[in-house]
Amino acid sequence: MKAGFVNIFGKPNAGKSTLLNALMGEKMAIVSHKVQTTRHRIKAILTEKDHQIIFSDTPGIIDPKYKLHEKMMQAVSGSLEDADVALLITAANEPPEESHEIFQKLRLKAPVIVVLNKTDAVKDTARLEETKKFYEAQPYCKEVVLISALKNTGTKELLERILHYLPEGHPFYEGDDLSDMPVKFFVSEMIREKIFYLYHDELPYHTAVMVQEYKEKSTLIKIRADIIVQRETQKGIVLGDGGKMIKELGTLARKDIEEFLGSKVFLELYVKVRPKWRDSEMYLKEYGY
Ligand SMILES: Nc1nc2c(ncn2[C@@H]2O[C@H](COP(=O)(O)OP(=O)(O)O)[C@@H](O)[C@H]2O)c(=O)[nH]1
Ligand SMILES: [Mg+2]
Repeated sequence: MKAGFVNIFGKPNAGKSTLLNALMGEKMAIVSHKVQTTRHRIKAILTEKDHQIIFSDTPGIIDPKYKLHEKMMQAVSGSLEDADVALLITAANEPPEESHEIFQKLRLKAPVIVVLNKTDAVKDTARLEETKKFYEAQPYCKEVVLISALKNTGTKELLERILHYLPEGHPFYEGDDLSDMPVKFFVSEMIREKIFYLYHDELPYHTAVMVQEYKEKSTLIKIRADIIVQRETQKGIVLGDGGKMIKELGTLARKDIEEFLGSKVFLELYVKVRPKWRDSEMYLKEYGY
């Protein structure tokens, strides 16, 4: 039996969350084309007959600009320490210098697989080969695997290479749980994903979601969630004309939550203004950061 922690690192937008979902065959982490969507370390547990892998998706590595950012980078540091295997993921269609600089600084003790993602978006195969060689020559890199997380190609081979480096050991988690995070967390994440999808510019970055009530009734699950924004004007934007936007948000989020929970859901959303919540230790704690 092999068991261990496999942690995913990389710049914002490299495809960390998409890869986690592809490896799990299940939507665990929210994905968007905007950077800094992932704020927590999300653990996903893959249990098979002869192995258990605990994957961690992490926020992209950035320079902290406000307290929420600091918390996000703490989530990254935690994962640096307990990794048995580290996946350093980067977009294959970008020049390697910037990611290389980050990877070099991580000083990981665990074996490192460099994952060249988004190969579906690369036309120039000669350049792809060059990028692969570039990483293979780095002292921190054990090997390079080419994938497309989006198209789910190369992920099987990646899993085989992970198992090659994974230590022998007993499972860390019993049963068939897919994560150590509570259901409420996934519900709030699904609402947050739709906020990233529906609203523009800075708004999603000023927003948190808190599930305040979660009740299983006989025919459905009743969920009440607060959407936290920093300013009155943002509340107006979230609501939209005559509540049009929040209604759309509720509909989109409810569909995903129903699929995730396998149950009918009644979803109530409220907007609350909490000035400067991203810099308040108290609010950050309350919102689970
Ligand atoms: N073309 C292409 N796009 C991808 C691939 N993997 C992820 N993406 C896109 O890249 C963006 C960022 O993905 P996400 O997983 O949220 O990145 P993260 O910030 O590293 O977690 C999203 O728009 C994804 O759809 C891939 O293999 N190919
Ligand atoms: Mg992510």
